Amino acid sequence: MQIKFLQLQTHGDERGSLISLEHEKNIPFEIKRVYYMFNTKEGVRRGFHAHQQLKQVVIAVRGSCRFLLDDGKEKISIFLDNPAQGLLIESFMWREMHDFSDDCVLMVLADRLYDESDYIRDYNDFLKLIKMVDKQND
Ligand code: T46
Repeated sequence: MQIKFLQLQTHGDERGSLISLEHEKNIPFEIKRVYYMFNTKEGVRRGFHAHQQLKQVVIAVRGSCRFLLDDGKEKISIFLDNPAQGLLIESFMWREMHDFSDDCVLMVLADRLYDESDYIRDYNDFLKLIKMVDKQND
């Protein structure tokens, strides 16, 4: 599985740092939605789903957390702790988030509006759908 990180240019001076997120400049899709998670309690695991269409870029703008990404064939654990690094998550990728630091603010940019029908929340359904998609692409 290939993990795609986006390196985000930091504009820094004596006042501090600034990062700008712009369609086609450093974000590979038109941003339709932004949400962020914070105050995540100790020991919590979130996610446990994949998306049929949605593409997202995830940035730990403060603190850190860990992502488990699973394409149905391979699982990779990724540590996010850099506000200048975006993790691109394509569709048909199972994700789980855990090990949130107390101060973690996890920001997500999405290419679609919120749509519950895009979620695949059952892992066995996810594996079946992956097989179907692979067959279609053969
Ligand atoms: C994802 C991972 C990284 C909304 O009303 N609008 C929204 O845009 C979102 C994202 C969520 N919600 C509601 C739906 C639930 O009642 O907020 C509640 C928590 O959402 P959820 O349980 O889906 O959160 P996570 O952390 O499991 O997953 C989220 C995203 O939903 C998902 O797309 O990829 O973060």
